[in-house]
Amino acid sequence: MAEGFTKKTGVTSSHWGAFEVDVEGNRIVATRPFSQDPHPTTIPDILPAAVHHHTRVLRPAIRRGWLEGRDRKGRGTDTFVDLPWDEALDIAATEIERVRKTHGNEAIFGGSYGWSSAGRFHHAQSQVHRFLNTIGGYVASFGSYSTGCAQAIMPHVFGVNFLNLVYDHQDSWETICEHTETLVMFGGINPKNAQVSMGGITEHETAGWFDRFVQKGMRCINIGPQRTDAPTGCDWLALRPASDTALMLALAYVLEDEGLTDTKFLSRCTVGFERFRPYLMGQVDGQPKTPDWASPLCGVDAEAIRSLARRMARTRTLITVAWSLQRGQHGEQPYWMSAVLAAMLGQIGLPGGGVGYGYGAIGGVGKSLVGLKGMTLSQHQNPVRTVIPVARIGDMLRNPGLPYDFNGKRAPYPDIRLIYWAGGNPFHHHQDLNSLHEAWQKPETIIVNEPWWTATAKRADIVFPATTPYEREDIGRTTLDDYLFYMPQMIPPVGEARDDYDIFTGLACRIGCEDAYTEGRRAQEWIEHLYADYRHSAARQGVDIPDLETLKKRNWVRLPIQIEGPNRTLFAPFREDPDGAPLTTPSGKIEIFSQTIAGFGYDDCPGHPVWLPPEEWLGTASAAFPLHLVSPQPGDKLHSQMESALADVAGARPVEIVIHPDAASQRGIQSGDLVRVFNARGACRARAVVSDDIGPGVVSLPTGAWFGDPGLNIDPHGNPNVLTLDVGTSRLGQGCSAHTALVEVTRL
Ligand SMILES: Nc1nc2c(c(=O)[nH]1)N[C@H]1C(S)=C(S)[C@@H](COP(=O)(O)OP(=O)(O)OC[C@H]3O[C@@H](n4cnc5c(=O)[nH]c(N)nc54)[C@H](O)[C@@H]3O)O[C@H]1N2
Ligand SMILES: Nc1nc2c(c(=O)[nH]1)N[C@H]1C(S)=C(S)[C@@H](COP(=O)(O)OP(=O)(O)OC[C@H]3O[C@@H](n4cnc5c(=O)[nH]c(N)nc54)[C@H](O)[C@@H]3O)O[C@H]1N2
Ligand SMILES: [Mo]
Repeated sequence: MAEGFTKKTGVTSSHWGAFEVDVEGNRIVATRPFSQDPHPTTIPDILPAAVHHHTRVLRPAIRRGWLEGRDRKGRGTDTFVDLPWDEALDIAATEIERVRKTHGNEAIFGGSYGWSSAGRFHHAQSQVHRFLNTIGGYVASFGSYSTGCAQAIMPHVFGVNFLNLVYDHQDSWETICEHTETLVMFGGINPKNAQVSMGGITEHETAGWFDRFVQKGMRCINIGPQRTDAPTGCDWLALRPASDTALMLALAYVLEDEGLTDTKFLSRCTVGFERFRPYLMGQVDGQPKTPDWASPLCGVDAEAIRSLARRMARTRTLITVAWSLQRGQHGEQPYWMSAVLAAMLGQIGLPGGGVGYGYGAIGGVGKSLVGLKGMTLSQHQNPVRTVIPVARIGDMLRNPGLPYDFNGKRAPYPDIRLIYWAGGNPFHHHQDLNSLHEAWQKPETIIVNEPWWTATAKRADIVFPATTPYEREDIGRTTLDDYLFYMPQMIPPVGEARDDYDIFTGLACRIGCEDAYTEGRRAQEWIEHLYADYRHSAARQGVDIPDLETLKKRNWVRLPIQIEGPNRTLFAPFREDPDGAPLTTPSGKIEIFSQTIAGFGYDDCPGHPVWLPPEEWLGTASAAFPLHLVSPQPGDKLHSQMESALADVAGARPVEIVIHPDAASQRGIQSGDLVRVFNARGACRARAVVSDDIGPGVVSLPTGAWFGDPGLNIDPHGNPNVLTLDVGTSRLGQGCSAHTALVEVTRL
């Protein structure tokens, strides 16, 4: 055995769960499931290959054209020059200062959306935001790609912050298991997505709950384009994508038509039904929203709609809505309409009844734990007030100075000269990537911290190599999980990679604000400091956690914060006493009609829910682009993380696209064939999987492929965002419309 050869094993935490890591010398050689996880995922299997993959960024790199002549056009095609750290940091710091002094901090975009990695201190977004705030601020982004639209619309309806509703208030799995008789799942509940949860998910339990539901005889109905969106044992009503609002309206119509509406609940707990009812019954537009009206729109049989409505009224019914439904144009409508339908059923506030959002979207939803105050690095205050809705980055870059609407406000887009991104991959996650690529050529400078040469890193001017969590120590903890981890450093940094913290310290020192950024602490001292704070605040909440030295020795502890038995029923106190415990909507009640929204005067989001088809869906399918593309999250990884190593696995790439047997045979496509998926915005390659688990006319291509180099007329890996539509959900929510796209598929 070579001298200095070491072999060690430790447990670490990640967005996709905890796992054991085996190290030999400087290399991660294997991972194994964590002992306490009943349903571990296979995502970590790729880690040894990914961490040491040849696509790691090894040294600071500056794009040649930018270095030599501040050229902007070569982003994505140019070569890079490796530089020593000191030199690269000098150049970046000088450039940041130049932009600040010439154009002000309003010219710096630092939204830096993405999940980056788990670990409380080395969280890339916290670090980049803290750094930019230290130097005078940056243009930030609001909301998320996950739930941006819901975060805008739902406070108008229920008066609560949408994420608080989802994470802290809606019925827990225990409550559902005990009380729900009918689970109506728009967009399904997919344990594949529950593999991940931001900040960590130690015991994967979503699949286990469904085993119990099925055993108990709960009727679980998945309504959406794919059977596979819910576990086996669930029924499937195949629905055309984007037509949920039409179906919900028809269900509401049946309730009203057959005297099944809970009028007492409506008058006690809601406002505005009298404004909505004439629309529902057809007095406004001459079109009653009957099952016969909805059936051709949504593809669900009219009789099936009637019998579902009756069953929902007769049994304790929980309507669940996947986040995907609001990741499409007019995504506000199915969200609002689901609340109206639940209100008409009158079960909101009863255990296991009413409505809930995003069960299964991430593993933490539905867990009920005592909320412990988090362990967070302060990001300082941002002196710049300009904020854009997160998914409007393309519009912002294309249209500086142009006013846009957002949730009742109107403001001009800022004029961005410098972008700093750390911990996200916009050339994976944003829509219409060819168009983003064009817009991306406008800023003067783009700086990216990344462990891997992603499509975004390749399109930057300055790339700093960042460590992965296995190359630094940290604390793993999130309020949606009941474990606490010491995440040991497993291996030395790969190449010359540095922690984001050290990269920003290097920049702050050159800009003359090192003390404000570091407060005199090294990373290890920050971890000790934040942990001590966290431990005190936990003690104040009555939860004992070990001191840091003990945690280091033990590696992990399970915290005694579980709440046993059925608990947590959304809006129970409000239902009990609507006047004594009002909601924080203007009326204090659930708003079926919102005067506030009506006052905005938006035709793409009027004062009550309406059927508004998107620009692209099967209702507007043409001969050229006849198929609706949905692009869900990938089952084998988190977003595009570690994709380069996965793509090396023989036969696994390009990404698989699911296509219905009828559509496949019309095109002479068989499972395993390489296909071209395209529309007017772009094209990508994919590998066909022919299956009747998908609706006719629908194709499903998951996200996660790395986007190819510019200039290719076809993305070789299968990134669906070369095809998706880059428009806001509406002027109200301005969320992303990723699930809105028509395409054609042909054999390659
Ligand atoms: N078509 C379509 N598009 C979508 C969606 C969809 O449903 N359909 N979903 C959207 C949603 S909900 C989301 S959340 C986004 C996903 O958004 P993405 O930005 O694609 O995914 P992330 O996982 O956030 O990317 C994290 C990046 O940070 C890097 N990283 C990891 N650790 C570190 C670190 O310590 N430091 C630094 N500097 N970098 C690090 C990783 O290598 C990776 O490149 O995609 C969105 N796009
Ligand atoms: N393994 C894994 N899990 C993940 C992630 C990951 O990258 N990998 N990402 C995480 C993130 S960031 C997020 S935000 C969540 C997202 O969680 P979700 O939004 O729930 O996930 P999606 O996978 O986008 O969509 C779920 C399903 O919705 C269906 N669907 C699409 N459009 C429609 C529609 O118009 N109507 C109906 N009824 N159904 C529709 C599609 O068939 C799709 O499979 O997932 C998280 N979970
Ligand atoms: Mo997300």
